[in-house]
Amino acid sequence: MSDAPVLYQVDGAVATITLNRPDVLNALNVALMVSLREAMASATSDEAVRAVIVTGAGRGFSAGADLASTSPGGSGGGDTGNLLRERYHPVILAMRNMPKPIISAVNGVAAGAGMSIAMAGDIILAGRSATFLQAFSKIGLVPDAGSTWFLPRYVGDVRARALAILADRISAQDAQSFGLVWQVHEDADLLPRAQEMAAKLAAMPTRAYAFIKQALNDSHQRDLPAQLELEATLQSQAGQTEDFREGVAAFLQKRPPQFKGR
Ligand code: T3D
Repeated sequence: MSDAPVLYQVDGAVATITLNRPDVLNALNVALMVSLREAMASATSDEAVRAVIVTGAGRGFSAGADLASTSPGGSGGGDTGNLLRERYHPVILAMRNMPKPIISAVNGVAAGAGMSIAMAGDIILAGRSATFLQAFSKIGLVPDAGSTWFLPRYVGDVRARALAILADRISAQDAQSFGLVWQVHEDADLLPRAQEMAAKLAAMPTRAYAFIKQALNDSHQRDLPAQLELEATLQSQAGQTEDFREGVAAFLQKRPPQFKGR
């Protein structure tokens, strides 16, 4: 296998992005974050790609920031806030804004910013032995890379606070019962099931997915009239797509639709 920190592979209309530093549970160093940003840009711009999987090589999804290459206290000129702005925020925003669905296939531990990356996906699947850990407070940091935004929305305020403050490592099963994970699969089945789901999504009306993501991304920040207006605006765009015409025609003709993502 390549020793690139991120593997980017396109198979049909599905791109698979694999965090690839298995010896350190795919800890996030600068090289990995730069490559991850490039992989997200490729998946976004390639019109042939209509669904994306993000997963980890080896036994982990990601152990979060590479602690062997951080510079606590800003020694060595490193400012943690700036590092987040430069390296992490573009990745998280690229995932949320990507106009196609992203499946996070969490194959092992997802800790710290690794958990944030998992949560930035649209559908979160986990292997039976996967675990989730808001590791930040254990080393004196604040949950970052979107964790304080995703967590209360996914699991509610009570659990978000407990997870962030206690930094307990929770199982895939608990994560699912908290609403953090959509499905849990046997470890060996995780990637095949993610691929199956991605292939299905890639044959669906991709632009509708882009509009759905846009409608949901900030819905908590809008009041009902504003959200209704956004839905109407997006629906007028969706209503002009080839895929909408095809979806209605296929329904009326009682045949499976052939969506093109246009
Ligand atoms: O400066 C910035 O970048 C700012 C951004 C911060 C965002 C953050 O993500 S902060 C949170 C950083 N992550 C952590 O604090 C988690 C640290 N890791 C752990 O607590 C544990 O490793 C795990 C709970 C994730 C997994 O435990 P376990 O027992 O399954 O594995 P292990 O034996 O601890 O780790 C396996 C190897 O990976 C080990 O190396 P070795 O001994 O075999 O040579 C370990 O040192 C290495 N490793 C694990 N996590 C990291 C790591 N190396 C570098 N950075 C890590 N985060």
